[in-house]
Amino acid sequence: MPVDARVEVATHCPYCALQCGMAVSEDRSVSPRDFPTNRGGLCQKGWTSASLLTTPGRLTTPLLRERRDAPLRPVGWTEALDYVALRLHELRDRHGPDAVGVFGGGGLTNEKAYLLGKFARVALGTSKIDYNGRFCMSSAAAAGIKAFGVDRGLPFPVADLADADAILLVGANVAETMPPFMRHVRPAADKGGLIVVDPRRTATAEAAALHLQPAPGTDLALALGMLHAVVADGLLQHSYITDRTTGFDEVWRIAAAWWPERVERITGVPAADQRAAVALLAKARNAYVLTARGTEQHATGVATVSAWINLCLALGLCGRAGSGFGCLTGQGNGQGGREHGQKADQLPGYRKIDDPTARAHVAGVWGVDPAELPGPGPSAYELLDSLGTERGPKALLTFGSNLVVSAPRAGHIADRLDSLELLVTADFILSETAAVADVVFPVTQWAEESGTMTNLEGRILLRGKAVTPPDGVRTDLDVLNGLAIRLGQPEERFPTDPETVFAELGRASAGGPADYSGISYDRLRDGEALHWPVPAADHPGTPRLFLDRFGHPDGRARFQPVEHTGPAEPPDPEFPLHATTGRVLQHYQSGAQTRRVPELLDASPEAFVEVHPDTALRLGVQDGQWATVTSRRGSVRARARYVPTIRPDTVFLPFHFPGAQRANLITNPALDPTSRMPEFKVCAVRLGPA
Ligand SMILES: Nc1nc2c(c(=O)[nH]1)N[C@H]1C(S)=C(S)[C@@H](COP(=O)(O)OP(=O)(O)OC[C@H]3O[C@@H](n4cnc5c(=O)[nH]c(N)nc54)[C@H](O)[C@@H]3O)O[C@H]1N2
Ligand SMILES: Nc1nc2c(c(=O)[nH]1)N[C@H]1C(S)=C(S)[C@@H](COP(=O)(O)OP(=O)(O)OC[C@H]3O[C@@H](n4cnc5c(=O)[nH]c(N)nc54)[C@H](O)[C@@H]3O)O[C@H]1N2
Ligand code: SF4
Ligand SMILES: [Mo]
Repeated sequence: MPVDARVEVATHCPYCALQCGMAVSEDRSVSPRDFPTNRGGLCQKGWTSASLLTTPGRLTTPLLRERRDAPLRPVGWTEALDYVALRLHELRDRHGPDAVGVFGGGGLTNEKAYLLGKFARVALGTSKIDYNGRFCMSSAAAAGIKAFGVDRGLPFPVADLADADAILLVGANVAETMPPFMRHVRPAADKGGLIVVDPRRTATAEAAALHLQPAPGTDLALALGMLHAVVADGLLQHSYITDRTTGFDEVWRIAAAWWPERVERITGVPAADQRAAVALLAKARNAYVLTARGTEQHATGVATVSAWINLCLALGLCGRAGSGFGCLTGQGNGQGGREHGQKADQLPGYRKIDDPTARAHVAGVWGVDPAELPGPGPSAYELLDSLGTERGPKALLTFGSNLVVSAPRAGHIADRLDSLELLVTADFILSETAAVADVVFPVTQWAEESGTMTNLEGRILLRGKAVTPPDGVRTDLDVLNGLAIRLGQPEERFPTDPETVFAELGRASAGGPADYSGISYDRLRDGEALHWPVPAADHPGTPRLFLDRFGHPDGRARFQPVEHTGPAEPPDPEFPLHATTGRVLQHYQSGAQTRRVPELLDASPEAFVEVHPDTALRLGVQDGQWATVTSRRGSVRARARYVPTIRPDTVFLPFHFPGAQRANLITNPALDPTSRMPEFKVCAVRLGPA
């Protein structure tokens, strides 16, 4: 039904986890809207987000090729769905259900993430499903569960930060990755209480009173040094530790050997700065420690986040009104995306797939026998690495991830995708991954459909449909429904109405840690601020977790004994520099979306490598000239950018660019033993002129 062009629909940005409030109308104009996370602000990506709705390359018809060497040709929906279902049938008959893999994304709505997990387990019967959140939040999530028993990125509303005297931001460049978030940090910064830990002097670090610049991959040592300083300087919160935690003694046995001067030799952070940072946190009335990908995306990511939590517990900050620990989620639905079952080891409600009670509950909601549900599958990189091999899937379906650009060791992963018998992608533009697929389904995007997102503070938001989609596109829910029916599923098991899916998701999550059962679209439409868990229709939600007790059965937080080991690939004479990777303000992730927005591409058109001028001159690399960065896995082309404030032993590349400019051609897929997070944030490289 056509909508009045001037009517504005209150919705949220399509990109990051801040989910800034905005209003969108049928004529595709965007205006900022006052909402607690953005307080009326938007970044450049948000302002320009509607341009992608009418981008020239917008897909409006399914694409198919029967042979890899043939071009993709437009086909009708029936032909595309029939073809995929037939090929999936064949592959399953020949090799069994695990011959088909599924890859999801943290940008998908809760409804999509939920139905995708159900589709994999019930319609395909495969255990091989994981998603890009494994590359994003998995280390933070695992550390949160170990320490607190529950993982919710921020266990308090973002607005609470405004009352802090001190905030320690570790590996987070929020000035570029969530610009309006700076409004929440500003009061602490104005009081001289902002501390930033980053090997680069970022825009965020510029706002800080204290900038600690460790070598990439040495954060764990830094956190141990700061914990040592807490004890040595008499700042340990003894009664809090006795009343609310367990395990401090074991942690101290390790930290006792990491005095700040020793830590300085490994990290490069002056001992005096370590002590000053600790003093700022300890003397603050209210203080927070917040981590993001810089400290988490390491093969020691879980241990590193645990070390920051240990510091926070030693200062008595967690589970107290006005103070605390949190991880900044990244993707729009980075939080909800990890709760509803698109993760390899998980069922909806943040339940474990190997827990018999959880299996019985969810199978009951799905109307299937619990014994039919597959068990846990491999993690994202392990799944991708196995594609097309003896042990791996022969077909892969991707929803909401552009793996050719964003996966670690991307050259190898592109080869694995190439070896598949069938690659199917749903997208609204021809991403680098869609371009190599055998079938592409053209889907609606954010403003053209309804769905819920769970933002960085665990608050569930309704993103309502604001504009009419172009002819020819369908929703991701329609695609799953169309395939499921052809795979022999009853139609009503895969609803296409998001509100119906959400109601079912609520029932499936009931009683789990992330309980959504008390939330309805009506409550969200009324503007209620609902932070999970919301276990009943009259429950007000839980903005602040842990105030009375932590999530473990004994109600206590658990210190985790962790030791510093360093990067998986230390520099050596052949590869003497550290390379780290991350983001710029204008581009989002693989850049599939933002490289198609003219204003954003103009402002940031190509890959660059930040390098200290002394290092560059020694290697004959000129400012503004093309350079090559080479690791054991490959080489990437990037334009040299002299940055006198970066560590001389470190180079930095954004990962938003395709082809030969892909930073992931060099990254190291060494995995964290617990979270299976790859080491995106440090590998050994050499630099030279291109
Ligand atoms: N503009 C923009 N915004 C985004 C995104 C985007 O792609 N573009 N993506 C969204 C998503 S999904 C995510 S996950 C978030 C990520 O948000 P952030 O974590 O803020 O982003 P990154 O740039 O990946 O990493 C942050 C910083 O970590 C630093 N770093 C590198 N190595 C180390 C290290 O060993 N230790 C420490 N302490 N720091 C290190 C880098 O120099 C970088 O400045 O952003 C979200 N917002
Ligand atoms: N070197 C390096 N690599 C990294 C990182 C890093 O810091 N350094 N960070 C990692 C992190 S934190 C993340 S989150 C990943 C993200 O990397 P990707 O997983 O590649 O994320 P996006 O670029 O957001 O890709 C989303 C794709 O899905 C499409 N899409 C968006 N919404 C929808 C939807 O609702 N339905 C469907 N069907 N498609 C949709 C978009 O058009 C786009 O093509 O990259 C990881 N890779
Ligand atoms: S900060 Fe994130 S949610 Fe807000 S406008 Fe920018 S990209 Fe969108
Ligand atoms: Mo992310």
